[in-house]
Amino acid sequence: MIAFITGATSGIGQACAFAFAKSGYHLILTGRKQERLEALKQELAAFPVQVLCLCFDVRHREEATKAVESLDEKWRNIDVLVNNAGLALGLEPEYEGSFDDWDTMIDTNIKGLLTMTRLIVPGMVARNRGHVINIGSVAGDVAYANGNVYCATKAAVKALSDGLRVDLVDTAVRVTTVKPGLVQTNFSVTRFHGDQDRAHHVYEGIQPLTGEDIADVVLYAAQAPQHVQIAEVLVLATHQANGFTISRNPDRKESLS
Ligand code: NDP
Ligand code: 8X3
Repeated sequence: MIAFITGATSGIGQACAFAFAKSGYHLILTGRKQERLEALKQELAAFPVQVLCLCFDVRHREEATKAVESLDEKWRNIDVLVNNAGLALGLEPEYEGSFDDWDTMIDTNIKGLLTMTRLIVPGMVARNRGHVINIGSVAGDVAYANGNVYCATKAAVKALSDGLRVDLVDTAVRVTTVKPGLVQTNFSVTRFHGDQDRAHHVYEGIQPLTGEDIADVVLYAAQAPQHVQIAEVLVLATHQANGFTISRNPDRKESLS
């Protein structure tokens, strides 16, 4: 079995790489940081699986196409595509946001995901076998204050997953959207352009999810029996009810183990 994971250099993608390796999947790991990909390959050497790294930016369609076309016969039979690469940039009112940040989010979270889907799913259809697991977000369910464009990109991920599921209904290829809530990764550091303090506040007084929590769900969906299609899963931290209702209590020791 082969899993192709985008954005494997950090957070949820990296946790997925370990989860799939533990379950015996061979891995195609992608991201923009060659050094990080190589380091990850070394870390995964503990597992009896083969790991291939492809370094490219999902926003660059030609790079992505070249990377996928470079796969030799034995790596082409991809069983699971985890469309995980994505990011939020900024947290400002829609009427004050940065054009550049908007472009980056839309180009990565929507167009990058679409590119990878377009490149990999035809092989799945031809083999009548495969699974696309898109990482959406609770942010795509209802927009939260100042989340506007990021929330819109994640609403788009849900719509694209739903559309793909319809388009594949005559095939054995499955489509899943996993929608995490607060997960402590590099996500908020990226969102706040490297401001570690501000990023830290996002997770104050609540025990957030980890990348591993989400990887467990992704793997569960991938390993469900072939007749079972986990269409969508919303995964929240226990003291989070939706994208904007979070109970923060630094003294709630029992949950802050
Ligand atoms: P991280 O910042 O830890 O990881 C993001 C990953 O995406 C990195 O590997 C990064 O690679 C990659 N990436 C970003 N832009 C590109 C690009 N243009 N081309 C290729 N790779 C890229 O954050 P998370 O692990 O939290 O985020 C993973 C996904 O989960 C995202 O889609 C995010 O929207 C989603 N999500 C996260 C939540 C959270 O609270 N953390 C909650 C809900 C959803 P690089 O190192 O090269 O930048
Ligand atoms: C990431 C979760 O709520 O920080 O998609 O936007 S949130």
